[in-house]
Amino acid sequence: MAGSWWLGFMLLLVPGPCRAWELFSLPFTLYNLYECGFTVDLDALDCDLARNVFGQHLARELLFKSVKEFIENDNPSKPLVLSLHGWSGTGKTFVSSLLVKHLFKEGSQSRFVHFFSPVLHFPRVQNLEQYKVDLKGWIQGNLTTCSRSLFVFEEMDKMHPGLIDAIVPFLGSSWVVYGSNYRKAIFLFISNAGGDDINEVALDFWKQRKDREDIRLHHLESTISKAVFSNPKHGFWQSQIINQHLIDVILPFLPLRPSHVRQCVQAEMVQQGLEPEEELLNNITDSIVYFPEDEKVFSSTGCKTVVSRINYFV
Ligand SMILES: Nc1ncnc2c1ncn2[C@@H]1O[C@H](COP(=O)(O)OP(=O)(O)OP(=O)(O)O)[C@@H](O)[C@H]1O
Ligand SMILES: *[C@@H]1O[C@H](CO)[C@@H](O)[C@H](O)[C@H]1NC(C)=O
Ligand SMILES: CC(=O)N[C@H]1CO[C@H](CO)[C@@H](O)[C@@H]1O
Ligand SMILES: [Mg+2]
Repeated sequence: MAGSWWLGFMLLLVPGPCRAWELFSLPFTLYNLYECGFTVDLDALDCDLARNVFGQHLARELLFKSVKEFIENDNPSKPLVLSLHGWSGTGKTFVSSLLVKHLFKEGSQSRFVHFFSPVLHFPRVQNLEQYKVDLKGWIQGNLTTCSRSLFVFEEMDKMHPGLIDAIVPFLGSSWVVYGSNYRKAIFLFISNAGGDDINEVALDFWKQRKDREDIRLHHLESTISKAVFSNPKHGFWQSQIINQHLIDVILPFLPLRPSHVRQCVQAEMVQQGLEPEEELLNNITDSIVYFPEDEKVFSSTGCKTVVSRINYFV
């Protein structure tokens, strides 16, 4: 005990906002000690988001705030349900992986983190009824094993409408799973729905020479909801998740500017042990496709093609 007190004291002396986790990741936190591998490090999460996620002030801020509030509440009234929206390559999967990394000791390898992709897990529409039974059973089983489970549903815009409603009972505040407080679970829903609308708002801001960081949730929330409501192919089409307002927070991902792509290129090169030399950095950044065609404001593929571009150039 004295040892860990001493260690904590030492770490306080290290300057900068990102101290502890860089040295070692501490296997203890103030909250929820060892709840099925759940070892939250909120400071590390905050730091990782600030350092490594580019151009997403809104998503970053909303994610951190909602997760922090949720985790610090010992008796939440319902699970945390977040819906991530945005254009391809803007960081939705990346941000989810950072969250997972700082919530569970084993990160995405944790037995308590579950990923679902419609293409992988629910490919055939004729099996819909079976999928509903399976999905409900899995979620219930997993929540019985660990109330701190985290579920990530990728590509919600490709999920058969109707399927996701099988898990509605676990998202509200009235269901009880035997022996487990299922209200401590976290659900992430990811889709490209609303991406076009987010891009339009961001482009408007750019055209009016307004600061990108002044884009707030109220500029986007209703247009994203509308895009989801009006898409009969989206997994949330006519869903009780929408009708019962079970989504706590919408996280919009903005289209990335060339400067953000440049940051991605630099980060990736450093990661690969390459020298991010100025001219090469510029050449790679310039080789990405931007839209609208004449003004070249935003990357068409976010940072998704950065790795392949680097391989091509180096
Ligand atoms: N905002 C960002 N900041 C830093 N890196 C980013 C960002 N967006 C994307 N990247 C980089 O690009 C890669 C691809 O991004 P990611 O897979 O998160 O996109 P996505 O939004 O999930 O796209 P899709 O909708 O196609 O699944 C990430 O692994 C990450 O390295
Ligand atoms: C960058 O592009 C310019 C113009 O195409 C080229 O002359 C130069 O050699 C490139 N530099 C590097 C480091 O790739
Ligand atoms: C106990 C239980 O039902 N576990 C399930 C958790 O979810 C996975 C899918 O991610 C299932 O394969 C398990 O059977
Ligand atoms: Mg993704």
